[in-house]
Amino acid sequence: MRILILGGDGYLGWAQSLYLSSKGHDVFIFDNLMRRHFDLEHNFSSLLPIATLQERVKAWKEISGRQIQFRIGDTTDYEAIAAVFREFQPEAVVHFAEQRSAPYSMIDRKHAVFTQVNNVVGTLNVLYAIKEFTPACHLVKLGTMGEYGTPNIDIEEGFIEIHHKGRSDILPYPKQPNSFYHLSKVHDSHNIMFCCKIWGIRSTDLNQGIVYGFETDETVLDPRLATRMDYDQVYGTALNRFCIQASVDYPLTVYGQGQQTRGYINLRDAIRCIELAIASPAQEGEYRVFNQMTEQFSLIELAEMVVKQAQEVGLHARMVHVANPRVEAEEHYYNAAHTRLIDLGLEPHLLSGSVLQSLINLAITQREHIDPELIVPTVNWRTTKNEVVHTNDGVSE
Ligand code: NAD
Ligand code: USQ
Repeated sequence: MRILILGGDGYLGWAQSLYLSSKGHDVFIFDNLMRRHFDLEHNFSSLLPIATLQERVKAWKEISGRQIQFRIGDTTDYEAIAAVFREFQPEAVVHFAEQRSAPYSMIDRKHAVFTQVNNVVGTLNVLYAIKEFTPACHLVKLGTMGEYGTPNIDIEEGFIEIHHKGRSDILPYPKQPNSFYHLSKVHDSHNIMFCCKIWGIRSTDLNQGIVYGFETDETVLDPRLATRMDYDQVYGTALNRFCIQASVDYPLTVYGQGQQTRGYINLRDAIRCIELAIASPAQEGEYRVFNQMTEQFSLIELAEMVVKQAQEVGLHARMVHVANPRVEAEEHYYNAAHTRLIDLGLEPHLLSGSVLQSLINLAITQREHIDPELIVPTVNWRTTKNEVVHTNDGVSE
């Protein structure tokens, strides 16, 4: 199939592009490189060195004989994104191209506005481009489990049956997100559902949990094919950060009480889920939602698992409770349904001691490059003056 990958230079998008290309699909990447610009402006970097997009694509051609096309462009620029739909005529589009960090979106007003404009306008442009140039194209959109928040009832996959005053209906599951970033995904979901209804677009909204892991069958073929490895306070996510912290005996940073429970998924499963969604597309006019996670853990459970595995390889890992920089429930009920991808054939790689050890061992190979200052959380949900960004990083007023 002709598959357009928006955000194909990012952590997930690059691994996804390689995987789909390896399966014989015709892959086209569209990315504005904003993630790399953020690193350059703030002196952050992926712990595993990553090649430029041009070098990556060239290396993949050398190694696999397969061509991945790419174009540098921004989804908020309608002419740029429309041109790709018009020329490439994708049969499926996988949309990763958003500002995806909750802390980034909570730095200050500028970063909140940037996050929501980038994500909501970009997605709206994609919807219009599909309508205008490829109405049969299946939109596979990355949402987030964080759209639901932490309600005191089971989380369903997108919709819930409500009985009210003698009547009943199946309605979108209530959304209670915890950051301006997570809110941007809620706004996207509403726009996508509406466009499916009015224009007959077909779409799968993947409410994905926190992804962990850095290696796939393709990324390990050559160092130039590596994908991002983020551990900083803005883009690093919980389990990835814990493994990298353990590799340098840095105390694992559990925010607050640590009973915050979230859905998690291995990188290998994340890319397989998208292949499954593409292989069984939504029907014309259908807006469907899958919860893309395979397990749920509290932060303390994760930290304890990482500490145990790190100690087995001779490290002195331990956890600390850091004052929570976020405003979020620290003790809550959590039980999220996640059967629809299993029904399509997903065979999950569950979190095990050996998976954790391989993550820690990979981090050990890079540990002399870890900058402990980047680990410390300085973005605080309660203040409007955060420290991480004090330069002009291209976010316009
Ligand atoms: P990432 O930041 O590594 O990659 C996103 C890519 O999109 C980057 O290469 C960036 O340059 C590009 N991009 C951003 N805005 C763009 C725009 N306007 N036009 C063109 N390109 C743009 O993030 P990731 O971790 O790979 O996440 C990909 C998607 O998956 C995001 O939508 C994110 O919200 C979602 N997601 C990620 C996780 C996770 O744990 N990483 C979990 C759930 C959902
Ligand atoms: N946390 C810690 N210590 C850390 C980092 C985080 O205790 O060092 C806590 C946070 O307070 C939070 C939980 O871990 O309770 C998850 O935080 P995270 O940074 O791992 O994940 P989050 O901010 O939710 O965002 C990430 C991705 C985002 C994606 C989301 C999926 O950056 O793109 O949408 O995971 S989900 O969490 O299911 O919404």
